[in-house]
Amino acid sequence: MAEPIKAEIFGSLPGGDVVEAFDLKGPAGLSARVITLGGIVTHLRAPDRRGDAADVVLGFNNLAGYLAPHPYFGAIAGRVAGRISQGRFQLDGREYSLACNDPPNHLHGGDRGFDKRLWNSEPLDRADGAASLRLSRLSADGEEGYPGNLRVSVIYTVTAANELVIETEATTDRPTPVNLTHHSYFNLAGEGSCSVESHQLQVFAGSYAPADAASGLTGRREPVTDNDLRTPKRLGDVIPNLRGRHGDLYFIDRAAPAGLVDVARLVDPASGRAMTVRSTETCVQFYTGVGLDGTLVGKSGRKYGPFAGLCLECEGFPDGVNRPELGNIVLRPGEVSRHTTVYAFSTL
Ligand code: FUC
Repeated sequence: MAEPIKAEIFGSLPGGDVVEAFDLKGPAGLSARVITLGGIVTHLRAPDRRGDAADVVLGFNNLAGYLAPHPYFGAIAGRVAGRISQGRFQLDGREYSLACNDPPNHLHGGDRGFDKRLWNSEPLDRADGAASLRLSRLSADGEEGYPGNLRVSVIYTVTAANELVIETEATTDRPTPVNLTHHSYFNLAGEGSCSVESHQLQVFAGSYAPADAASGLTGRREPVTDNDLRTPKRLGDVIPNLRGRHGDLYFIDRAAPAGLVDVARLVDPASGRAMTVRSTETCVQFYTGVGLDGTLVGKSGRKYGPFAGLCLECEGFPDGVNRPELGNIVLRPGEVSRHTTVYAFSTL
């Protein structure tokens, strides 16, 4: 039987609440550190082809870093991850308006989304001995303008196959849009070491959701063009051709409506680290990290500039409450929303 994972104190919030940290270690070399603020993965260490581990996610060493403004490093984004156009939606005849915290749109749940909340923690005792942590919280009716008391949980597990598995679950007492994602910035060469332009990325998607200059979703679904990543491409060659060098929201190719499918594969040829992303979700937001401007200093004391890390955010169609034809994200009482996303590490 594996040792149960233990809480350490990561820091205290200004109001006095304690933020805990948990280390999830796998027997094959992958290890994750998760904190109860925002469900943030602060560290994720993965071996390279020689067996040397590096921390492959951007982040900070201390709580102060996470309490200051930062672009959702490692967090769980919600209640609705991604952008709701103009911060407005109608549901069952009622009009709702949300914070337009990424003008003119609502982004990642608003001014104080799930990434800035303290979650309850419960280490899980799994039959296979894998290190596993359940985080949960009640997002009260009216929080950030959303209707309904939403009970939400996220289970992080590090497996013997060097996978970080993220399982989400949500229930509500009133109809509400729900769209959760995990927002790590990956750099398979090790955080702070170089730009991800040297990485190769493959995304298993033949169509995407065009966005306007402010990244608002236009409500269309179109075949991929310059952003076609169905065959692996070096990011340094691709990024200049992307809208605002930002990356797009892709509709994941899937033969059946449900089940885990391959979403993306990221490779760092130099270290030999590879990451395969699988998910039950319908979409993935590839974000290049273009907005990193060198003002944030990360764990190793180095500045995070443009493309210091990239995100592969598996999620539903963020504006699905306004455009159900592209993917409905409304959860109703009596239903359970369940999703799984897997970040699987290997070497070549
Ligand atoms: C991703 C991007 C957004 C934003 C945020 C910090 O979700 O899609 O544009 O920059 O991260």
